[in-house]
Amino acid sequence: MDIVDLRSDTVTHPTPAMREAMAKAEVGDDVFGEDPTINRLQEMAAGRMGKEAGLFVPSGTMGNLAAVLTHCGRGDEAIMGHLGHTFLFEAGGMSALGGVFAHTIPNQPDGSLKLDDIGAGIRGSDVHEPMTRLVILENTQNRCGGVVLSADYTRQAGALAHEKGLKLHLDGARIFNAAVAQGVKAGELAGPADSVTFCLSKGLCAPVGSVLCGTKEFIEKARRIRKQLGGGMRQAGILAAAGIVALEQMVDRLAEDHHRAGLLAEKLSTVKGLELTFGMPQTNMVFMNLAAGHPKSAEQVEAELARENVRVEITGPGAFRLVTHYWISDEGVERAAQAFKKVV
Ligand code: TLP
Repeated sequence: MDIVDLRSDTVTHPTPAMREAMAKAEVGDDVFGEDPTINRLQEMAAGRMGKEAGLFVPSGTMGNLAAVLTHCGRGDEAIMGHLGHTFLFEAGGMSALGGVFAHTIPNQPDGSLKLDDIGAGIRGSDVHEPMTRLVILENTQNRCGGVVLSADYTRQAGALAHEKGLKLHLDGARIFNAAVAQGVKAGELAGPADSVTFCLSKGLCAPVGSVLCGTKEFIEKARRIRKQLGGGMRQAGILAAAGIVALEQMVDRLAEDHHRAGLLAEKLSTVKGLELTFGMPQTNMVFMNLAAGHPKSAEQVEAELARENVRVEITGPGAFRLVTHYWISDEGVERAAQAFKKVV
């Protein structure tokens, strides 16, 4: 029996159309800028984000890191949410590799950072302080529940950053989920940011890759940083080909994943002993927790669900994340709900 794998949308496999495009991809040496398929993907990506240029990178983590290292120097500081992926899950790369100081301020339940908190967090006027150079936002905001930031909020944050002489980077790993959920173009959400990273290998199903976008000048600098990080790939057009299919075929259908996340949340909210941590999902993530005093631990529940061929991610004590994606059908949603009912 197939496994219903809800741990993340990173588990998605490439679609048949992607495998075909990969097999036929024209390639070249991308360190020389000669891979036509990568060049095409980068142009398409920049177009979607409303930016001048794009840079294909192996992962979202490298895209964010290259952005931070391009915007900041050693001893500089970047402001980000305490639940931001760049703070929680990127292995401290910005500080390990770039000497960049991570200054966290609270993420609000809607995923935003309060503009007043950003303003109050900016430092550098005094010799004792590091220089704040960058603000990082995340859309969708993963650990706040896969919630969306609006174009209007992002514009306000961008205006504040620019007024204070800072740059704004958007971790838009799931920016297309945010765009589809709000019925806007991804470019509107990315517009106010100086740089944006988005992922091809999450809900869009490509096997590998993200694209970092910004001005031509920014991307030229980021290209050198990518080389320093060992991310200069050669005939990677074979991967970019899947990314092109992702952009052409997989964006609009994200609405189906959002719909299924809603169905899953509805079904799970009726299971005794389970609670929706952040209410109904806005995009493709459902966060659930065991009710207080539940006799089982998250680890027990996870193991018992796995025996029912349902995989979920533990996000904390008694807490889980379930992510819908292309390979989760209505039947998968039903099977997950039944498994939770049985186990919890
Ligand atoms: N997120 C993964 C895990 O690392 C937590 C997941 O399963 O959600 N930004 C955001 C907002 C992300 O959620 C992720 C991956 C990344 C960046 C990093 O992307 P990759 O995995 O390509 O390095």
